[in-house]
Amino acid sequence: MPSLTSLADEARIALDTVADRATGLWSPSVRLGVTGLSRAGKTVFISALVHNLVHGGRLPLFEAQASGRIAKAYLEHQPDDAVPRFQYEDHIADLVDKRIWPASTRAISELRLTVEYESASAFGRMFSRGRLSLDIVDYPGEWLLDLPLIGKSFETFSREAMELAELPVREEVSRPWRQLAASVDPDAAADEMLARRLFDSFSAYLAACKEDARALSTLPPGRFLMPGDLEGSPALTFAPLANLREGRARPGSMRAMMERRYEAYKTHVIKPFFREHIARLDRQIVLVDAMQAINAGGPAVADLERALTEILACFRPGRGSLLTGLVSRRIDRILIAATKADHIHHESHDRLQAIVRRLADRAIARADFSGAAVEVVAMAAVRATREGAATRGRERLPVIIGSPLAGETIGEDTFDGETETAIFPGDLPESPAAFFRKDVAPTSGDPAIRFVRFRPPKLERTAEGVTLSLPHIRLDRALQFLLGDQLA
Ligand SMILES: Nc1nc2c(ncn2[C@@H]2O[C@H](COP(=O)(O)OP(=O)(O)OP(=O)(O)O)[C@@H](O)[C@H]2O)c(=O)[nH]1
Ligand SMILES: [Mg+2]
Repeated sequence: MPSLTSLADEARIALDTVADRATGLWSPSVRLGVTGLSRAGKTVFISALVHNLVHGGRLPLFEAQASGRIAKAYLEHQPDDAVPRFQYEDHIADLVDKRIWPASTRAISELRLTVEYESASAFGRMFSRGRLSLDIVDYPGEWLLDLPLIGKSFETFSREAMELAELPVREEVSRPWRQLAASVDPDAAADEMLARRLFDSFSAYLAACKEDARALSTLPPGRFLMPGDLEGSPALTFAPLANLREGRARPGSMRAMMERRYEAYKTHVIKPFFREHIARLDRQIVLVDAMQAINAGGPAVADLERALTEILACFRPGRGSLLTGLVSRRIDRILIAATKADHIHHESHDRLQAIVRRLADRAIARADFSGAAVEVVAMAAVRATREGAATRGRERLPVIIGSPLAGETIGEDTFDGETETAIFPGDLPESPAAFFRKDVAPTSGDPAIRFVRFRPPKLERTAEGVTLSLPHIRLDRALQFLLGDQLA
C-alpha cells in the first residue's frame, strides 16, 4: 500500500496542526468532520445541528442540553478567512420557510458555532463559564472520492477504472467510453481533441452511474462530477487509458500527457483539500445513505461498501503514521450514521443500523481504526415524516406519513408536493446478508423498501409565532457521542 502523502505533505500537515494546537490553548475548539458521499445529507445535518443548538431544540439524549447546562450557542467568525462561510441562514430559510431541501453543494464552506456552557462538575464550575468552538466544514460529497487517488499511480487508476467499468452493473453505461478507450494507442502522439473526447465520454459514464436507477458510489475522480471552480479547466481534461504497456510513458505521447494531468490533479486539487480540511479533524461523523443503495439493489450496496472502505482508509485516526501520530490531531471518535431513517418506520431502524454496521465493519477493519471509538446509529437530521398505522384486511401495517416531493411516484400515483400521504415503505430484511450479494442485477427481485422522497416537515409555531426547532431522529444521540465529553 503506497503511503498516502509524501513526507513534505506530512510535515506541512504537522506544522498546520502545531499552529492549531497553539491557538487551541486560548479557545478550545473541536473540528468536526462531516463526511459523506454526495447526497448523503451533510448540508442538512450541519444545518439541523446548528438550528437545534441555537434554538434549544428537543435533545433529551444530549446531556449538556437536556440538563440545561448550555447557556447559549451562537455563530461566530470562522477561523479560516479564505474559505466561504456556510450559508446557514439560506439553508434554514429553504428548510423551514420554503420547505425545500438545500441544493447540492458546489464548493467548500465553513462555519464556527460557539457553545457556552456550565461545567457538570463542581470543580469545573469554580472557573468561569466554559466555551467550546465547533468548526464544521461542508463540501461536495463527490470530492471525497478523490482521496483514495492520492495513493494511486496513473496506471493503477487506469486499471481499476477499467475493472470497475466491466462489472455487470456498469458494463452497459460504460460501453461507449470503453470502446473509445480501446481504440486509443497510449503511445501515439498527444492529441488535445482526443483527450477532450475521452474526458467527456468518461464523465458521461460516471454521471450515468450516479443516477437513481443505479445509485453507484465509487465514481472517481470526484471533480469530474462536481468540478467546482475547475469547470472547463485543462487540469480536468484527462481520463484513464486502456492498453497501457509495462514501463514508462514515451515523451510527447498521449499517455505522458494524461499522466502529467493526473499527477497535477493530485498535487494541485486533491492534496490541498486533504491537507487543509480533512487531515485536521478531531471528531468525525460519516453519513451513509444506505437507503438509496438498498433501493437500487445489491450491486449498489456493494459499490457503496467499496467507496466507504477506500475513503475511510484515508483517514488516519489513532496511530496511523508515526509523524502525524506524534503531532497531528487525531480523530478519536467516529460516528457512522445511517441517514434518512425517517423514510422507514422505527420498527425497522434496528435493521437499518445493522445493515450500515455490516457495511462499515469491513471498511473499519480494513482502515484499521484502532485507537478511535466507533459507533453506528440510524438517524435523521431532519425528520420529514411521522408514524401511523393502517389496516389492510386483518393486517396492521406500520406506515409513515408525510408530503412526498412533487413528481415522486408510487405505482400509478404521482404526487403534487402538497398532499400528505401515508406510505407503507416495506420492511427491511431481518438479516443484512441479503444486501451483500454482489452480482445481482439491479432490476432483478423486488426492492425491499419503497423509497419516496418527502418534503421537509411543516414546523409548529408557538403562540408567540416562534418556530420550534427542526424535528429529528437521534440527532441528540449523535451529538452526545461526538461532543458530550467536550462539554463535561
Ligand atoms: N427525509 C430526510 N431526507 C434527508 C435528510 N437529510 C438529507 N435528506 C435528503 O437527502 C438530500 C441530500 O441531502 P444534503 O444534505 O444536500 O446532502 P449532501 O451530503 O450535502 O450532498 P452534496 O452536497 O451533494 O454532497 C436532500 O435533498 C434530502 O432530499 C433527512 O434527515 N431526512
Ligand atoms: Mg451538501
